[in-house]
Amino acid sequence: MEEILKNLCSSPDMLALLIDEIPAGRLYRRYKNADWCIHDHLKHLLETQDIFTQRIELFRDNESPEIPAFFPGASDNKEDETQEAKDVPALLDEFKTIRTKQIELIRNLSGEVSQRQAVHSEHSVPLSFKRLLLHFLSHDYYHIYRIEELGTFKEENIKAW
Ligand code: NI
Repeated sequence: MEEILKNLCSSPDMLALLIDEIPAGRLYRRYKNADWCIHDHLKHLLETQDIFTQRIELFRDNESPEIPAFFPGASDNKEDETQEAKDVPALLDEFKTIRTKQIELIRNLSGEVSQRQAVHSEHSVPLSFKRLLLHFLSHDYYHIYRIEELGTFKEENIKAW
């Protein structure tokens, strides 16, 4: 569990290091094969952090948590407009702040919470707390990888998702 927390904690810094390596002109550039630019991926990462926090709280507050499916873009538009106005450095800062709070939230949970199993409406096997954390780590990496492609690959080598 400690190893997973260390990695979750470092994701915003790894992302910031990667963004530093990407020419500034590519951060908002849209490519024909890609629906989202790098800025859109960051907005999505931020948007999904609320879901992550809510799921940690579901585990904290319920002995048998039930996790609903999440559909990106289904959240209210006001939040989307606020994120739209924020630039890449502001979104990176916010990601770091939110992630620090999430790690604190997780560290303050009782040991019993980490033994709980949730039912997830889209999964065929029960979701343990450990796997919830691993899922969010994979989600960070998934978008970090795509940001690298969008930021560094030749346009013809950027694959559609
Ligand atoms: Ni995603």
